[in-house]
Amino acid sequence: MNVCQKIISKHLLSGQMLKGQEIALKIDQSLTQDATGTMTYLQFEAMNVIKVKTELSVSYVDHNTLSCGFENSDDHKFLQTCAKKFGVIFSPAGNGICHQVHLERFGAPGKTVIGSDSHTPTTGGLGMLAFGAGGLDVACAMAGKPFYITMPEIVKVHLINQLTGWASAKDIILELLRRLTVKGGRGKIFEFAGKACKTLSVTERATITNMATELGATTSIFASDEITKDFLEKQNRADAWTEILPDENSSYDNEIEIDLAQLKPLISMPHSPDLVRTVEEIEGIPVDQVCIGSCTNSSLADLTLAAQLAKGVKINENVSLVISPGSRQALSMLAQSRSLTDLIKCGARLLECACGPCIGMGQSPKSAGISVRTFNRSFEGRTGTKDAQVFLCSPAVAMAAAVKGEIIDPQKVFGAKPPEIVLPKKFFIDDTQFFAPAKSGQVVEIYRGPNIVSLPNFSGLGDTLSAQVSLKVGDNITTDHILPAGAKVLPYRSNLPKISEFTFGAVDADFVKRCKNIEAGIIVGGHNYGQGSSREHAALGPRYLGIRAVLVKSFARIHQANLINFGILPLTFIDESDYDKISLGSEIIFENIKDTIKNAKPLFAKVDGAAFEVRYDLSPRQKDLIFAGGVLSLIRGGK
Ligand code: MIC
Ligand code: SF4
Repeated sequence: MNVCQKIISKHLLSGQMLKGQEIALKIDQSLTQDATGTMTYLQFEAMNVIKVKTELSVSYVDHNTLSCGFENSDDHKFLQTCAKKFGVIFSPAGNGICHQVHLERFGAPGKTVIGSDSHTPTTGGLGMLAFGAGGLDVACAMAGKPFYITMPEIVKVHLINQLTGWASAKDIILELLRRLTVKGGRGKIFEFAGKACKTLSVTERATITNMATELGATTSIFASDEITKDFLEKQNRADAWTEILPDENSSYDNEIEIDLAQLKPLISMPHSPDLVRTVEEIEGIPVDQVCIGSCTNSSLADLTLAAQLAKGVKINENVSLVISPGSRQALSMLAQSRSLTDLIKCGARLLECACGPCIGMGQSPKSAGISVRTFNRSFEGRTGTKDAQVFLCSPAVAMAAAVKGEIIDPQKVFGAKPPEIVLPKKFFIDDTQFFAPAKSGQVVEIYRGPNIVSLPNFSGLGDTLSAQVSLKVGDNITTDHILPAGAKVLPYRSNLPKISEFTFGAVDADFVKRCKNIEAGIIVGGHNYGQGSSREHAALGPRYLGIRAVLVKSFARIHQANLINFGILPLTFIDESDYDKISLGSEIIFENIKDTIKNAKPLFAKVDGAAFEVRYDLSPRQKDLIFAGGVLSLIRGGK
């Protein structure tokens, strides 16, 4: 067996490890972050389970850490009291980004983890089988229920030779994105293998598994080997280690090879992570802002490299350089080694250990500004500045841009040879800022400020669905298009009536108004609809406004699951040319829809005099959800 099969087989509760079959997995750990966590715990609460049934669950606060009003602070207190009550460890604001902290302090090889954030596969760098999911799926896992996925295709990414010069782990994942695009990983798990893995540290591996999310992959993973062991020993967690290597004769559904020796520093262009060029190709573009951090590149090693490059230089007068360390551990050690002084002296601005600019929580660039970031996403408008342009790259390329004020190959700024990064033998371990749950949760009262609004009941599917086309969009619509993030919107993550007002705001300013005048709506789209974040709000917002179905050429996995969870019917075109038969404002009629889906009969869409068949891929469990109007209606109905 390969590494994935070994872990899946140990956690398989039902189904078979055959590509395309629905399988149910036992989940050992869960993580939530604040921006999706409030919904997760509201749903967990509705399940009436006294205490989480996972081996370990952690609730992180890392996204909405700017409190410009009471809203985010209300949410944080709500989360802290929920954690205390339900048996969850609480990691408050300031401890760091959930994925980086989970890697350091909680992840363990061979275990399964599900998180209400799409970058949960970061701990795949430790040999964990890690999935991003909607909050509801995470709540179900916390309640002891299995996690359902369609058994993916397992692709071996065979890494050969070694990185040379200024090429880095970030360039490995950028190369994969260049080759496969943002939809190339749908329905796939990438298992990284080959001798070259021995040349990559756990945090380098985690950079790769983190950003493999941008391929649309179900997850990605490295084996657990001596390097994993060394990482865990430094974290004082040697007992969490177990070796998990692929068997010699293990087979894969597919294989890709990357020769690390051929890689050069790469950079992805606005506004999609797969628009990858070599840095050399686009040298000379002037830069306004450089951000180093995010769950992709904020480890101690990444920040130490940035600090080494900062020694004795000053950043360009036209650039604002900001650093957001991934964890309190990384920040403390940077301070101990005096690397922090080097960064501050060169002109860097220090932000707290959190997602920060990555999610538009501050640091929005100037109008039409150019921002070079070590992050994983560059979707239009995500920074909070609609016409800003984001380029994604490694910390070395980012530092070169900060010093020169333009995109430039690091060797032209810092010489042919990158500095050698030597990390301390012992890491700084201090778990006092993780708060343990109460012994008896029943006595803990959950705090609810006025920003915590409970979810409404949604009605189920009727016999016939007649829905107006409320929006027609193209390929690769992201969840940032559907329900944006940013400092103005994020504070309403636990207030659906309020946040729904922002739905598709940047795509079509009339969308919300249009929805308010119709009974039922349908959205029509192209390929990879819903890529990006796991935010359930991208399903809840449209559902609240009356959207009952989404008809597209293909979906991104997490978003499709979220739609079903909230009773929105996901449909796909069988013949993609039918997309052209539909216009904004048309009425699409699905007759006898309930009976048709129940009895697995062909479903036809009637629109403007045409009729064509559409596909619905729903398991019996998912059909029940759609008929009931989503999982909350099922729970509240006592089923
Ligand atoms: C993101 O990177 O888009 C986020 C913000 O971390 C999201 C979760 C969210 O929308 O809260 C994600 O990746 O799932
Ligand atoms: Fe946070 Fe950005 Fe990572 Fe999402 S991608 S978890 S916003 S740092």
